[in-house]
Amino acid sequence: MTTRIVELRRGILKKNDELAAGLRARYGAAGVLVLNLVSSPGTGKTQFLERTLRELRARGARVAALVGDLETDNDARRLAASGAPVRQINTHGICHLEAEMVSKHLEGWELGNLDYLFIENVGNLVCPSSYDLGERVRVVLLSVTEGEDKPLKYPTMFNSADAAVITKMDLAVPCGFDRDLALRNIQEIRPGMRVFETSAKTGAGMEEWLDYLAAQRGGRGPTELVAAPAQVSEEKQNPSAEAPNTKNEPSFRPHSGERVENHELDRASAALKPSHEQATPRFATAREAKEFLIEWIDSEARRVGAPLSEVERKMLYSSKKGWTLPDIADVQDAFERYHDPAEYEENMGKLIRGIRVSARNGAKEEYEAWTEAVRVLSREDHYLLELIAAAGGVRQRRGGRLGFWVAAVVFCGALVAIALWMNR
Ligand SMILES: Nc1nc2c(ncn2[C@@H]2O[C@H](COP(=O)(O)OP(=O)(O)OP(=O)(O)O)[C@@H](O)[C@H]2O)c(=O)[nH]1
Ligand SMILES: [Mg+2]
Repeated sequence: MTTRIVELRRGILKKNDELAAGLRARYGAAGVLVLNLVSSPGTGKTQFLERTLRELRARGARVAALVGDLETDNDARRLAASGAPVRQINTHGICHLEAEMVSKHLEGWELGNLDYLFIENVGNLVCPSSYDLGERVRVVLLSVTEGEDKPLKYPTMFNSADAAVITKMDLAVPCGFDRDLALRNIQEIRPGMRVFETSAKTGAGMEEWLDYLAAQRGGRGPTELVAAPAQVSEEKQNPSAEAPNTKNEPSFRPHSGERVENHELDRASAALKPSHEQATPRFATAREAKEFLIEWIDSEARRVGAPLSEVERKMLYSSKKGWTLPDIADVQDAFERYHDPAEYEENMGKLIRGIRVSARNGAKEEYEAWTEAVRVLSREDHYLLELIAAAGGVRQRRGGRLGFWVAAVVFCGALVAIALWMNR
């Protein structure tokens, strides 16, 4: 019975991923930036989105929204007050939106006429995390009234998001909101994630959020967005000027078969590589080195057009004793159910070899950064090191090699002993 449920769920998710990959390709071809807004019920998604739509329209952007709820078209009516085209999706009991629902509700809309499409998901911090809608940016919202520990309680949702928005900041003081704790919890689950502190009521934090949106469109948007009153800073327009783990760059939620326009891939890839102005990065901890290497592998996967899935990316964090993700047990569980380890390791090997070749042929700093990160990581025990070693060309730790030779000598000795015993 359990096996059947797992099989069924696997089938549904696979179908959703395929449809989402198709949607992503469509969005990419149309040049529309698609964002998926997720949160608990009542966090303030609709109010925040309504203000975002209004302010983007005032800047000359072409925007539209889809909004999911179990029942009623209340939110669609509220959003429509912004003047943007809006469609309500009623899921009638389903606690999340699916790619198929989105696809159906886009019928008749010319995506090429849009700069931004926002999808407000059903209020729920669990189910929507598993359903890719083909979006490029997933935004998780957290209000000051719902508890600073939400990221820790719902790590999958926060970990799969590209940016976080703290809402209702106007209520922070009366609610005794512990800002530092909330920020710490978010960073613990998703290190480096960009966080916006906003109030849709007072407008606080909206400028920064709108600048972020414009930066996400990068060179693809209409000129009026770049020339908008709040200018996008040089740093935000050029994410490649930033260090790895950039806060401005969304991590693309990847799926095999995804096609993203080349310049976008190049931009993402460049953002994850060390800047040419920067000297070889110094990794203070194995964790920093690990994140650097994983970002680079993730970026390489996107570059070759076969992006990693959430689980595939997170598996790279596996470690018995060293630093790893708080939800690694869930990740490994999902991996065991849905993936073939041999195929996965072969794919990782290809990516790592690809990185080595391009790093060797590229700037000296890049190659040094890669080898430095591997060296720092080698102080601990990490699955990623095994993958790198298996891809060839990496020096194992002394202990590892020694272990191999000791095992080899013992094995040969055993063979000789068996041969002698048989000849007696
Ligand atoms: N004080 C204050 N209240 C807000 C703010 N944003 C939203 N609210 C209030 O919070 C309540 C819920 O807001 P919604 O925008 O409906 O929340 P939601 O996340 O869309 O809710 P669901 O769609 O039901 O999941 C409403 O009463 C809003 O008026 C804000 O910035 N400040
Ligand atoms: Mg709503």
